[in-house]
Amino acid sequence: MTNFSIAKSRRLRSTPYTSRIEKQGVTAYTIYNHMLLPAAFGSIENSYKHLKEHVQVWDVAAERQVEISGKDSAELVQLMTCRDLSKSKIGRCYYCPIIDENGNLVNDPVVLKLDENRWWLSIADSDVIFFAKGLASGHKFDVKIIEPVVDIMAIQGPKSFALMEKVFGKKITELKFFGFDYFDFDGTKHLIARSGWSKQGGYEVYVQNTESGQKLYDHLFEVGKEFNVGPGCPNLIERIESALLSYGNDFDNSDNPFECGFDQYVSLDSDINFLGKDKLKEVKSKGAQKKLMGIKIDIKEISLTGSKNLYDEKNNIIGELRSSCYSPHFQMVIGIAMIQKSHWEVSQTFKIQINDSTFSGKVCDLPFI
Ligand code: THG
Repeated sequence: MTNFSIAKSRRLRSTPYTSRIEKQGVTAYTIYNHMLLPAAFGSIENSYKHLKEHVQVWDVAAERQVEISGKDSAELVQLMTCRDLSKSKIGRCYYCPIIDENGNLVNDPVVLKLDENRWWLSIADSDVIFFAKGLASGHKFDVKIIEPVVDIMAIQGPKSFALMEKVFGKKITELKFFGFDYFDFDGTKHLIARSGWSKQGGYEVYVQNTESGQKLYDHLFEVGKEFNVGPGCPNLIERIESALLSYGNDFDNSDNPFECGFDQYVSLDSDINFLGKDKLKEVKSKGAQKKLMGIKIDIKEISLTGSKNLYDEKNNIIGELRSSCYSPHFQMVIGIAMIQKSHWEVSQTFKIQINDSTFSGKVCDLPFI
């Protein structure tokens, strides 16, 4: 597959870390929330191995914040998500599907409750800010909605705990998964959460003081040598093996939360008010007709740039493959596919066409085991 360089412009926003990752050897970018998001530092398989053994620092500034503050902010945030936030606590993160009036997905941010009347939606790749502003305007809510200057740096990998302890002290190791608190670096307080888009463990620093954040970025590499720290980015292989879903790839605005396995984040029985609630009740009573599942194909490589249909013996379409990679762990190609109800049974076989050849594969549950 031929690859092409990216034409940078104001519209494809750089981050405070861009010049640093370019010195460190970034080799591919993707665009996420109209911003550069590093996609590779050389071989993705080598980065995957490094991430699973050591520690990486990631420029994930493209995970932008939509800040909603003001008297009606809690009501607006709840209106946007099917997850019950009525008992949410300050200092906690919540993974929240954002739903439209049809019950379909708009985004899947991590929501941070900063204060009773101040929230951050740490968004995936869609323009949540305009959706939020439209709702606020239509409902005449007393809120302020902005994209604040926040540029996340993630520290991921099994040695992230030791590296972060060395920089911030013992207290940071006591942070619980999806909790956040404020930690001092060189006289500046940084909001740090125990979270991140890998299952290897780690932290995310929500950098608001750019200068201090850039110093911290450099410092992590200076003091992280003993942990074999390296630059990195969300890793295609690691995230598929871990079944971390990607909005726009694995699901989008044509899918509802039940079809994506988000059942545990859908609250239909409490008296909270959110968009699409009645639609989701209807979907739940009828039952979903398709859902995201894993697939395995016993081949050594695949390169997806769009979705690919999956067929049964009679050439009926039974689903579509949406993300895929060669998995060193399973030693075959794995992927995430939207599968029709008729073929939900685990070990169902399907056919797929790759480069003019037909291969067969099997459906499996998510997460992969
Ligand atoms: N961190 C932050 N913002 C983000 C992402 C992130 N915005 C974009 C994108 N990633 C949003 N999508 C996800 C998907 C999964 C998770 C986080 C963000 C995730 N899920 C955990 C899991 O599946 O194990 C746990 C979720 C839970 O149950 O609480 O971490 O990565 N800041």
